Amino acid sequence: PQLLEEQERLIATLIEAHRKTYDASYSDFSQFRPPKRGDGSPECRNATNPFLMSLLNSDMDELPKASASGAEAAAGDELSMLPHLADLVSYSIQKVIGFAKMIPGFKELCTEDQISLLKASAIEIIILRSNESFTMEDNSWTCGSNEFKYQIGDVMQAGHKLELLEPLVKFQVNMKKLDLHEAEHVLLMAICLFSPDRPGVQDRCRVEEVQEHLTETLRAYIACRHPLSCKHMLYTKMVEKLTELRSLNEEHSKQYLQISQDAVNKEDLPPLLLEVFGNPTA
Ligand code: DZW
Repeated sequence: PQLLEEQERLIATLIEAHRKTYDASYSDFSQFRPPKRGDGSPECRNATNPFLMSLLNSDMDELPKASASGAEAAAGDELSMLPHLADLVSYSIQKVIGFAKMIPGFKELCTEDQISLLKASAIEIIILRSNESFTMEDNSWTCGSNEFKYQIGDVMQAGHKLELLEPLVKFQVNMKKLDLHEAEHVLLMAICLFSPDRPGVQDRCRVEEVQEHLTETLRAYIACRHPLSCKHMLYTKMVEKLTELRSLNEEHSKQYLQISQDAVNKEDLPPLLLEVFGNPTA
């Protein structure tokens, strides 16, 4: 197969849409509520028994007042990265929406279907787009300075657990190894968005039509643009990634529900996040 002029235009449109909505200088990150990382102090490492800690470390033999020492600071440190992560994800959702609106066929769907597709795929597209900042050098998402270099421990300080984070990092590593062209990267995100089997989708046929057009374009692109030596099975491997994203999505939903229930400060979660991932108190 060879790339039709129309397929060339589609790819150019998607690349432009992505460039307009992904700022690789990450200069907006300083506007998020700042990251608060555990300082690695003894109080912090022993956050589970602050009273014992303070008795062992002082000559007093009385319990400190609950508010006086480690207790609150330690408890407050539990979700210390949540405000920063919540702002990053809320910001990213806005960018994903901007990207979606520039994909041919999206605006033609009814608003309800647009919402159903975005709600179901938002976290998957965020996982995919974040591969651009991920580096196998130290398995981190590096978004500029050290302040915005994120590792597994940072996401754990936002309340997430290894059941999500371990497969998430594996996914990032395997994605990096695919070494996708920008065209393939943006097509995969668009294909992910146009999944007809998401809950609530009315006009499944329209969504499927667009998705098939996107997958046909991806197959054609790989067939004629990807170097012979490494295109073997690339399309198949990319489709497998969509399956892995479903399971990451499912695990994220579970953990998000837990976090949103645990969050003491309800302001930690911006309104857009609550609308997209759900608001347990609503
Ligand atoms: C604490 C800060 C760590 C940030 C690490 C981000 C890595 C990443 O459940 C929620 C709504 C509270 C949080 C959902 C996120 C769960 C874990 C997760 C992290 C899932 C998917 C991706 C990530 C993404 C990194 C970036 C992006 C969000 C991109 O849009 C932009 C850039 O590549 C950084």
